[in-house]
Amino acid sequence: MACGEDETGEGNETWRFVTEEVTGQVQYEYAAEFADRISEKTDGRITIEPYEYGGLGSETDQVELLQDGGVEMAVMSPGFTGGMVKEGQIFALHFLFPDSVATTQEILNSSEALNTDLRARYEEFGISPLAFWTEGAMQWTSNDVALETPEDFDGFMMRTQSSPLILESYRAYDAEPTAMSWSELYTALDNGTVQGQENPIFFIGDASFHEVQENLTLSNHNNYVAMTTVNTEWYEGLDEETQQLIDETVEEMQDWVFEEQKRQNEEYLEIIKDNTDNPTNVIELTEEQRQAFKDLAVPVRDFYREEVSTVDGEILDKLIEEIEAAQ
Ligand code: 6CS
Repeated sequence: MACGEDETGEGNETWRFVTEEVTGQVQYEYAAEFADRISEKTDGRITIEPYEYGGLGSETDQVELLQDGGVEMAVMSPGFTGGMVKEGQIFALHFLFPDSVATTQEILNSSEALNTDLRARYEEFGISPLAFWTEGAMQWTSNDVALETPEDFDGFMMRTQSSPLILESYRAYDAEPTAMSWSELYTALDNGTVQGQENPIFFIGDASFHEVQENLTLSNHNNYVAMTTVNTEWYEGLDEETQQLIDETVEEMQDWVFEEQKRQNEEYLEIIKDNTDNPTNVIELTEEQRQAFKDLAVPVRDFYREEVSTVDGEILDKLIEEIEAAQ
């Protein structure tokens, strides 16, 4: 653990905060802003070092790093913890959250199913999610076929994150999903190892996936949810005042990150549309077209209840009630 007294014995501390994204992208900018706020609030007594994705291994290596106390804090996508925290795969379910990203964020802020029940499941593995936040609605990009109907996914080679339920969600459309790290994705799309992928628009644009993809389908089939996490043992060992400092900053950051993802997603949609060197065919699905996908996606909730959940789908059922109440 990097915290402790410095050479001057004045109790200065350094915490390491790893993210799955790089400078300019939402997760990294979140960690940098978080670091600034903590430094300011403590008059420089606590320094947070934000880490870009890449230097500390793959996304799953980073999960282990947090668990082992190699870093104190991490922004983590549940899509990389699904082999371990089964319940966390809830975010893989398409068309579960409302179409409005703002309403989705309100649910993420207030949900007891997530902030209490799901948090407890993560804490069994030494990970405390202090907040859940959206990085925006997810969209599809593709080569060879424009993704407009479930039939377009027949045999389609889709890249996903590693959670089994994400793969299952694409098998429901008869696609052929392959899990891989995003660091390999540009090349895999370019050389045809996979034909498409899903992500929020800012990430598609910043990682330049649109340069090696013909189509962008505005499907809004899911929200990209990230978690601000801390090593449970480290956090629980902090004094109450420091815990409050972290909690209060995490809470303030919810509005900040909502605005940040919104701005980036809006800006990158224009950048992609305006790129004449690498033109992208942008398709907006109609409600009728989205419904055809939803009809196939809803039964996957039963798969979650029966095959994935260790508590008989209780968290999902509670979350569905909360979503219905919010709409
Ligand atoms: O697709 C991915 O794997 C990456 N997407 C985002 C929005 N953040 C990090 C993640 O690893």
